[in-house]
Amino acid sequence: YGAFQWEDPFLLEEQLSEEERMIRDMARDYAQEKLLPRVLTAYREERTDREIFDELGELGLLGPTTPEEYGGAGTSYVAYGLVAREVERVDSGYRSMMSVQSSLVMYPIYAYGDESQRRKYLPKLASGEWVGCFGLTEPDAGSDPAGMKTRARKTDGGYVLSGSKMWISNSPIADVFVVWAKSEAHDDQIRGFVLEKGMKGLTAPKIEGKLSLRASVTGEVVMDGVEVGEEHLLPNVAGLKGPFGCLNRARYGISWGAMGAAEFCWHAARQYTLDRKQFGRPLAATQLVQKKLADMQTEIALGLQASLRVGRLFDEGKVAPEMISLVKRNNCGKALDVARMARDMHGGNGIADEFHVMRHLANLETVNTYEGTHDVHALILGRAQTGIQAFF
Ligand code: TGC
Ligand code: FAD
Repeated sequence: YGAFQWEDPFLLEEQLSEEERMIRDMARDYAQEKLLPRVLTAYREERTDREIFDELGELGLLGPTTPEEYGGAGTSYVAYGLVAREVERVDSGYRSMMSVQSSLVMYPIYAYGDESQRRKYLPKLASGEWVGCFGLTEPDAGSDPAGMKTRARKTDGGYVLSGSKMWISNSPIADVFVVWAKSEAHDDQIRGFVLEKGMKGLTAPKIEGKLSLRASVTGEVVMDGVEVGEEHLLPNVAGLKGPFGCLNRARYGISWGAMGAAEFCWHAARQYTLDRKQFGRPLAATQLVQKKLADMQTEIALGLQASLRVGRLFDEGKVAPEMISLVKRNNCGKALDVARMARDMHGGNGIADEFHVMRHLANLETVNTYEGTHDVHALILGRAQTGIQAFF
């Protein structure tokens, strides 16, 4: 028999290439040395540190799968997932900043943009000089983005965009806005546009009072007749498959990230219950606590293994969107369960921010909701196996 490693039950480590381990180690060192020390203040004060984008950019962690000629690092999807796991081990909001920039802004410009759009935007987004955001959700269109009201009207030299987007990560500090609108000139099909900070009629007010994801700024995107030239249309995609192509990548990254947050909570609960004595013995000596630790270990080991498999299929060009729904849904839901258990196992200390578990729990409520809610992904999987769509 081989030896059992409690923290890596299925020897995930052995399944990674040397290059993947190197990128993972770099991301882990950065997250532990630079992100962890600032997260408590950032969360308390609901403050987003803009310079995090520059730091991530310097390490090649923004848009890491983007080819090197556009400023990316050309890494595998498995490596991208490993980075998300390390960043979210510290805070889901930091992972959110990274994944929006990478999967929701750089990816569509790369995949759907023309050469001049790629050259104009990607290097500056990769370095962190520019911050990007992605506007799909609207006040009246969340799970059902096809119901969006934002419109692009054709003019002589381009388009005029009108409408508003809601719950948009990074928008108050964004320089580049990838927004999706129904275009009258294209039979009302959904098309992507790249807007820039400072355009007349474009504003991005911050949403105040979030009790979750407080280290990542969220806002609206208000377009009050924003006039743009033809060169701001993403030419190479039409329809919902445009935004969904981006979401596939971000959802996949989230499946790894949520497991990173869960691992933090599991390890913290294990150490806390080993150290804390009640009734004359460590809490970890009780059957109830050991059962909870076993549940955490099991769900995390299975979740990571599933994400790794989906990542390998991504890299082989064999991934299907439903596979991504399965791991996004499972891993977010299971991470929430783990964080709740960990919070409970810390007793009263569990509500104090310095123990971190309550922050992870609050963050994971958002992670379970954005990029397709837990139940919406169930409906996607239900449709795939019955052939019956049950959204309405
Ligand atoms: P449906 O009829 O299913 O599809 C319409 C068209 O889209 C295509 N498609 C996909 N293409 C690629 N990948 C996917 N995953 C795709 N899913 C669908 C489909 O083939 C079809 O193409 P065509 O050519 O035939 O027109 O569309 P529906 O309107 O019935 O959709 C239903 C539903 C519920 C599946 C979908 O709308 C959905 O997933 N809703 C959830 C919305 C969502 O995820 N929003 C995320 C907003 S962004 C965000 O949250 C960022 S947070 C990031 C952070 O801070 O980290
Ligand atoms: P709704 O769609 O109104 O759903 C409410 C509830 O109803 C949910 O429980 C849902 O599961 C359920 N429900 C919906 N439809 C059905 C159905 N057919 N059957 C059964 N139950 C159903 N969006 C972006 O575009 N860009 C971003 O950068 C971004 N960042 C975000 C950051 C944060 C902090 C948050 C909270 C959200 C962000 N979002 C972003 C928006 C996010 O994607 C949406 O909140 C999410 O898609 C859900 O939409 P909704 O909030 O309108 O909820």
